Amino acid sequence: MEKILVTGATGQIGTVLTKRLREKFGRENVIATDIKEGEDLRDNQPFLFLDILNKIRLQEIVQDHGITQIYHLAAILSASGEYNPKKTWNINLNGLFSILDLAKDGIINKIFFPSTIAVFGNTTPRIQTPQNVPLLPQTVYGMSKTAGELWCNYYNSKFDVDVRSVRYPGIIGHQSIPSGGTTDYAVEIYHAALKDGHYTCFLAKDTRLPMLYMPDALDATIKLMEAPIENIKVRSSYNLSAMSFTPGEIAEVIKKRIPNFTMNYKPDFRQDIAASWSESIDDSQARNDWNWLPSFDLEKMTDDMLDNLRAKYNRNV
Ligand code: AKB
Repeated sequence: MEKILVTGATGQIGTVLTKRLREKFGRENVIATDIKEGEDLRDNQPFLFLDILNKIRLQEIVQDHGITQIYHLAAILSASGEYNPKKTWNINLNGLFSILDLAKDGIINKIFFPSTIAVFGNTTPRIQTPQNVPLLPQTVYGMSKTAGELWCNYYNSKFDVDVRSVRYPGIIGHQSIPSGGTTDYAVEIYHAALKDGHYTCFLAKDTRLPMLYMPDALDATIKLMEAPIENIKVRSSYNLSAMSFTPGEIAEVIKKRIPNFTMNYKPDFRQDIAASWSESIDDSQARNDWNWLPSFDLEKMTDDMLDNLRAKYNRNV
Protein backbone atom coordinates (compact mmCIF):
# COMPACT_ATOMS: atom_id res chain seq x y z
CA MET A 1 0.00 0.00 0.00
CA GLU A 2 1.31 3.44 -0.96
CA LYS A 3 1.74 6.08 1.74
CA ILE A 4 1.55 9.53 0.22
CA LEU A 5 2.75 12.95 1.35
CA VAL A 6 1.42 16.11 -0.30
CA THR A 7 3.35 19.37 0.11
CA GLY A 8 1.50 22.63 -0.47
CA ALA A 9 -1.67 20.69 0.38
CA THR A 10 -3.77 23.74 1.23
CA GLY A 11 -3.07 25.54 -2.06
CA GLN A 12 -5.41 25.70 -5.05
CA ILE A 13 -4.54 22.28 -6.49
CA GLY A 14 -3.37 20.70 -3.23
CA THR A 15 -6.74 21.18 -1.52
CA VAL A 16 -8.57 19.22 -4.20
CA LEU A 17 -5.86 16.71 -5.11
CA THR A 18 -5.41 15.68 -1.46
CA LYS A 19 -9.13 14.85 -1.22
CA ARG A 20 -8.99 12.85 -4.43
CA LEU A 21 -5.90 10.92 -3.29
CA ARG A 22 -7.61 10.14 0.02
CA GLU A 23 -10.64 8.75 -1.83
CA LYS A 24 -8.28 6.53 -3.78
CA PHE A 25 -5.73 5.44 -1.19
CA GLY A 26 -7.62 5.91 2.10
CA ARG A 27 -7.60 8.98 4.33
CA GLU A 28 -4.93 7.70 6.73
CA ASN A 29 -2.56 6.98 3.82
CA VAL A 30 -2.39 10.57 2.54
CA ILE A 31 -0.62 13.10 4.79
CA ALA A 32 -1.34 16.74 3.95
CA THR A 33 1.42 19.23 4.77
CA ASP A 34 1.73 22.99 4.36
CA ILE A 35 2.83 26.14 6.18
CA LYS A 36 -0.80 27.21 6.57
CA GLU A 37 -3.83 25.33 7.80
CA GLY A 38 -6.26 26.01 4.98
CA GLU A 39 -9.97 26.50 5.35
CA ASP A 40 -11.03 23.43 7.22
CA LEU A 41 -8.35 21.81 9.31
CA ARG A 42 -10.79 19.36 10.91
CA ASP A 43 -11.71 18.04 7.48
CA ASN A 44 -8.12 17.93 6.30
CA GLN A 45 -6.67 15.22 8.57
CA PRO A 46 -4.02 13.87 8.78
CA PHE A 47 -2.36 17.30 8.45
CA LEU A 48 1.14 18.34 9.57
CA PHE A 49 2.82 21.72 9.44
CA LEU A 50 5.84 21.64 7.15
CA ASP A 51 8.03 24.43 5.83
CA ILE A 52 9.47 22.82 2.73
CA LEU A 53 12.87 24.40 3.46
CA ASN A 54 13.06 22.42 6.71
CA LYS A 55 14.83 19.35 5.34
CA ILE A 56 15.21 17.65 8.75
CA ARG A 57 11.47 17.93 9.50
CA LEU A 58 10.66 16.63 6.00
CA GLN A 59 12.91 13.59 6.57
CA GLU A 60 11.34 12.97 10.00
CA ILE A 61 7.80 13.04 8.59
CA VAL A 62 8.74 10.77 5.70
CA GLN A 63 10.42 8.25 7.99
CA ASP A 64 7.86 8.38 10.84
CA HIS A 65 4.97 7.77 8.43
CA GLY A 66 6.67 5.35 6.03
CA ILE A 67 6.02 7.66 3.06
CA THR A 68 6.51 6.02 -0.35
CA GLN A 69 5.41 8.83 -2.75
CA ILE A 70 5.48 12.64 -2.61
CA TYR A 71 3.27 15.02 -4.58
CA HIS A 72 5.38 18.15 -4.27
CA LEU A 73 3.00 21.06 -4.85
CA ALA A 74 4.54 23.69 -2.54
CA ALA A 75 5.72 26.66 -4.63
CA ILE A 76 5.47 30.42 -5.05
CA LEU A 77 3.65 31.26 -8.30
CA SER A 78 4.29 33.67 -11.17
CA ALA A 79 2.86 36.96 -9.90
CA SER A 80 3.82 36.62 -6.20
CA GLY A 81 7.25 35.41 -7.21
CA GLU A 82 8.11 38.74 -8.81
CA TYR A 83 7.82 40.50 -5.43
CA ASN A 84 10.50 38.33 -3.86
CA PRO A 85 12.67 36.69 -6.53
CA LYS A 86 15.35 35.12 -4.31
CA LYS A 87 12.86 33.69 -1.83
CA THR A 88 10.92 32.23 -4.78
CA TRP A 89 14.04 30.61 -6.20
CA ASN A 90 14.98 29.26 -2.77
CA ILE A 91 11.57 27.74 -2.01
CA ASN A 92 10.84 26.43 -5.48
CA LEU A 93 14.25 24.81 -5.99
CA ASN A 94 15.59 23.79 -2.57
CA GLY A 95 12.32 22.12 -1.56
CA LEU A 96 12.57 20.02 -4.72
CA PHE A 97 16.21 19.05 -4.01
CA SER A 98 15.28 17.67 -0.57
CA ILE A 99 12.59 15.53 -2.15
CA LEU A 100 14.71 14.33 -5.08
CA ASP A 101 17.41 13.32 -2.57
CA LEU A 102 14.91 11.23 -0.58
CA ALA A 103 14.23 9.28 -3.77
CA LYS A 104 17.92 9.07 -4.70
CA ASP A 105 18.60 7.57 -1.24
CA GLY A 106 15.87 4.97 -1.79
CA ILE A 107 13.63 6.31 1.02
CA ILE A 108 10.69 7.11 -1.29
CA ASN A 109 9.95 5.56 -4.67
CA LYS A 110 7.97 8.11 -6.72
CA ILE A 111 7.64 11.90 -7.00
CA PHE A 112 5.15 14.18 -8.73
CA PHE A 113 6.58 17.59 -9.62
CA PRO A 114 4.22 20.16 -11.16
CA SER A 115 5.79 22.38 -13.79
CA THR A 116 3.94 25.08 -15.69
CA ILE A 117 3.41 26.99 -18.92
CA ALA A 118 5.52 29.69 -17.20
CA VAL A 119 8.61 27.81 -18.44
CA PHE A 120 7.80 29.19 -21.89
CA GLY A 121 9.06 32.63 -22.87
CA ASN A 122 9.66 34.93 -25.77
CA THR A 123 11.74 32.34 -27.66
CA THR A 124 8.91 29.79 -27.62
CA PRO A 125 6.45 29.41 -30.52
CA ARG A 126 3.25 30.72 -28.93
CA ILE A 127 0.68 28.75 -30.90
CA GLN A 128 0.41 24.98 -30.39
CA THR A 129 3.70 25.12 -28.48
CA PRO A 130 5.51 21.81 -29.12
CA GLN A 131 6.89 19.59 -26.37
CA ASN A 132 10.53 20.43 -27.01
CA VAL A 133 11.21 24.14 -27.44
CA PRO A 134 13.81 26.69 -26.36
CA LEU A 135 12.87 27.87 -22.86
CA LEU A 136 13.64 31.45 -21.88
CA PRO A 137 11.13 32.21 -19.11
CA GLN A 138 10.48 35.82 -18.10
CA THR A 139 9.54 35.23 -14.44
CA VAL A 140 11.49 33.85 -11.49
CA TYR A 141 8.73 31.29 -11.06
CA GLY A 142 9.24 30.17 -14.67
CA MET A 143 13.02 30.14 -14.20
CA SER A 144 12.73 28.01 -11.07
CA LYS A 145 10.34 25.55 -12.74
CA THR A 146 12.57 25.30 -15.82
CA ALA A 147 15.54 24.50 -13.58
CA GLY A 148 13.30 22.10 -11.63
CA GLU A 149 12.39 20.24 -14.83
CA LEU A 150 16.08 19.90 -15.71
CA TRP A 151 16.95 18.61 -12.23
CA CYS A 152 14.11 16.06 -12.45
CA ASN A 153 15.47 14.87 -15.78
CA TYR A 154 19.00 14.73 -14.31
CA TYR A 155 18.00 12.72 -11.19
CA ASN A 156 16.11 10.32 -13.44
CA SER A 157 18.97 9.77 -15.85
CA LYS A 158 21.80 9.65 -13.25
CA PHE A 159 20.11 8.03 -10.27
CA ASP A 160 17.03 6.36 -11.77
CA VAL A 161 14.69 8.50 -9.67
CA ASP A 162 11.07 7.98 -10.77
CA VAL A 163 9.97 11.61 -10.91
CA ARG A 164 7.05 12.55 -13.16
CA SER A 165 5.85 15.98 -14.19
CA VAL A 166 3.33 17.95 -16.23
CA ARG A 167 3.38 21.59 -17.27
CA TYR A 168 0.07 22.77 -15.85
CA PRO A 169 -1.65 25.57 -17.75
CA GLY A 170 -4.05 27.83 -15.79
CA ILE A 171 -6.17 25.61 -13.53
CA ILE A 172 -9.82 26.47 -12.91
CA GLY A 173 -11.90 24.95 -10.13
CA HIS A 174 -14.81 25.79 -7.83
CA GLN A 175 -13.44 24.04 -4.75
CA SER A 176 -10.50 26.36 -4.00
CA ILE A 177 -9.23 29.86 -4.68
CA PRO A 178 -5.89 30.40 -6.41
CA SER A 179 -3.52 33.10 -5.25
CA GLY A 180 -0.39 34.69 -6.63
CA GLY A 181 -0.82 33.44 -10.22
CA THR A 182 -1.36 35.14 -13.58
CA THR A 183 -4.20 32.82 -14.61
CA ASP A 184 -6.15 33.45 -11.36
CA TYR A 185 -8.56 35.75 -13.22
CA ALA A 186 -10.25 32.73 -14.80
CA VAL A 187 -11.42 31.54 -11.36
CA GLU A 188 -12.11 34.99 -9.88
CA ILE A 189 -14.40 35.85 -12.80
CA TYR A 190 -16.94 33.11 -11.91
CA HIS A 191 -17.11 34.12 -8.25
CA ALA A 192 -17.47 37.80 -9.19
CA ALA A 193 -20.14 37.05 -11.83
CA LEU A 194 -22.33 35.38 -9.21
CA LYS A 195 -21.60 37.67 -6.28
CA ASP A 196 -21.34 41.10 -7.94
CA GLY A 197 -22.47 40.67 -11.56
CA HIS A 198 -19.25 42.43 -12.55
CA TYR A 199 -15.53 41.68 -12.82
CA THR A 200 -12.54 43.92 -13.42
CA CYS A 201 -9.96 41.83 -15.22
CA PHE A 202 -6.22 42.36 -14.64
CA LEU A 203 -5.43 40.99 -18.12
CA ALA A 204 -6.34 42.58 -21.46
CA LYS A 205 -9.43 41.39 -23.34
CA ASP A 206 -7.58 39.46 -26.06
CA THR A 207 -4.90 37.69 -23.95
CA ARG A 208 -5.23 34.06 -24.94
CA LEU A 209 -3.88 31.44 -22.49
CA PRO A 210 -4.10 27.65 -22.21
CA MET A 211 -6.34 26.37 -19.41
CA LEU A 212 -7.54 23.17 -17.77
CA TYR A 213 -10.53 22.38 -15.56
CA MET A 214 -9.72 20.92 -12.14
CA PRO A 215 -11.25 17.44 -12.67
CA ASP A 216 -9.12 17.07 -15.80
CA ALA A 217 -6.04 18.34 -13.94
CA LEU A 218 -6.56 15.70 -11.24
CA ASP A 219 -7.17 12.95 -13.80
CA ALA A 220 -4.02 13.88 -15.69
CA THR A 221 -1.95 13.92 -12.51
CA ILE A 222 -3.16 10.53 -11.30
CA LYS A 223 -3.02 8.98 -14.76
CA LEU A 224 0.59 10.10 -15.18
CA MET A 225 1.55 8.76 -11.75
CA GLU A 226 -0.10 5.40 -12.46
CA ALA A 227 1.21 4.93 -15.99
CA PRO A 228 3.61 2.00 -16.47
CA ILE A 229 7.18 3.23 -16.05
CA GLU A 230 8.12 2.26 -19.63
CA ASN A 231 5.48 4.67 -20.96
CA ILE A 232 7.10 7.70 -19.33
CA LYS A 233 9.31 8.99 -22.12
CA VAL A 234 9.59 12.61 -20.96
CA ARG A 235 11.45 13.06 -17.68
CA SER A 236 11.58 16.86 -17.71
CA SER A 237 7.86 17.66 -17.95
CA TYR A 238 4.93 16.87 -20.24
CA ASN A 239 2.99 19.58 -22.09
CA LEU A 240 -0.67 19.47 -21.01
CA SER A 241 -3.77 21.42 -21.96
CA ALA A 242 -7.47 21.17 -22.72
CA MET A 243 -8.63 24.58 -23.99
CA SER A 244 -7.42 28.11 -24.70
CA PHE A 245 -9.46 31.28 -24.34
CA THR A 246 -9.19 35.02 -23.79
CA PRO A 247 -10.81 37.07 -20.99
CA GLY A 248 -13.19 38.44 -23.64
CA GLU A 249 -14.27 34.95 -24.67
CA ILE A 250 -14.85 33.60 -21.15
CA ALA A 251 -16.86 36.76 -20.35
CA GLU A 252 -19.10 36.07 -23.39
CA VAL A 253 -19.67 32.46 -22.32
CA ILE A 254 -20.62 33.61 -18.80
CA LYS A 255 -22.88 36.33 -20.24
CA LYS A 256 -24.85 33.68 -22.13
CA ARG A 257 -25.75 32.22 -18.72
CA ILE A 258 -25.85 35.47 -16.69
CA PRO A 259 -27.06 38.12 -19.17
CA ASN A 260 -26.48 41.07 -16.81
CA PHE A 261 -22.82 40.20 -16.24
CA THR A 262 -20.40 43.00 -17.14
CA MET A 263 -16.62 43.10 -17.35
CA ASN A 264 -14.00 45.81 -17.71
CA TYR A 265 -10.26 45.58 -18.12
CA LYS A 266 -7.43 47.13 -16.10
CA PRO A 267 -4.30 45.25 -17.14
CA ASP A 268 -1.48 45.41 -14.58
CA PHE A 269 2.04 43.89 -14.44
CA ARG A 270 0.56 40.41 -14.93
CA GLN A 271 -0.28 41.36 -18.52
CA ASP A 272 3.42 41.25 -19.45
CA ILE A 273 3.78 37.86 -17.80
CA ALA A 274 0.78 36.46 -19.69
CA ALA A 275 2.02 37.93 -22.96
CA SER A 276 5.27 35.96 -22.62
CA TRP A 277 3.45 32.61 -22.28
CA SER A 278 1.97 30.31 -24.92
CA GLU A 279 -1.50 30.79 -26.35
CA SER A 280 -2.09 27.12 -26.95
CA ILE A 281 -0.24 23.87 -26.30
CA ASP A 282 0.52 20.75 -28.31
CA ASP A 283 0.16 18.01 -25.70
CA SER A 284 0.18 15.10 -28.16
CA GLN A 285 3.12 13.40 -26.43
CA ALA A 286 1.11 13.10 -23.17
CA ARG A 287 -1.85 11.81 -25.22
CA ASN A 288 0.36 9.20 -26.90
CA ASP A 289 2.49 8.11 -23.94
CA TRP A 290 -0.12 7.75 -21.18
CA ASN A 291 -3.47 8.31 -22.92
CA TRP A 292 -4.15 11.82 -21.64
CA LEU A 293 -7.55 13.03 -22.83
CA PRO A 294 -9.39 16.00 -21.31
CA SER A 295 -13.18 16.03 -20.95
CA PHE A 296 -13.99 19.71 -20.34
CA ASP A 297 -14.07 22.60 -22.80
CA LEU A 298 -14.98 26.21 -21.98
CA GLU A 299 -18.78 25.75 -22.31
CA LYS A 300 -18.95 22.54 -20.28
CA MET A 301 -16.60 23.92 -17.63
CA THR A 302 -18.68 27.09 -17.30
CA ASP A 303 -21.89 25.11 -16.72
CA ASP A 304 -20.18 23.04 -14.06
CA MET A 305 -18.48 26.01 -12.37
CA LEU A 306 -21.70 28.03 -12.19
CA ASP A 307 -23.77 25.06 -10.94
CA ASN A 308 -21.31 24.37 -8.15
CA LEU A 309 -20.75 27.99 -7.18
CA ARG A 310 -24.50 28.72 -7.20
CA ALA A 311 -24.95 25.86 -4.76
CA LYS A 312 -22.11 27.28 -2.65
CA TYR A 313 -23.46 30.83 -2.63
CA ASN A 314 -27.05 29.59 -2.60
CA ARG A 315 -28.01 32.02 -5.35
CA ASN A 316 -30.41 31.74 -8.20
CA VAL A 317 -28.58 34.09 -10.54
C1 AKB B 1 0.30 31.00 -12.53
O1 AKB B 1 -0.51 31.72 -13.13
O2 AKB B 1 1.36 31.41 -12.04
C2 AKB B 1 0.01 29.52 -12.46
C3 AKB B 1 0.66 28.77 -13.57
C4 AKB B 1 0.17 28.90 -14.94
O3 AKB B 1 1.60 28.06 -13.34
N1 AKB B 1 -1.40 29.30 -12.47
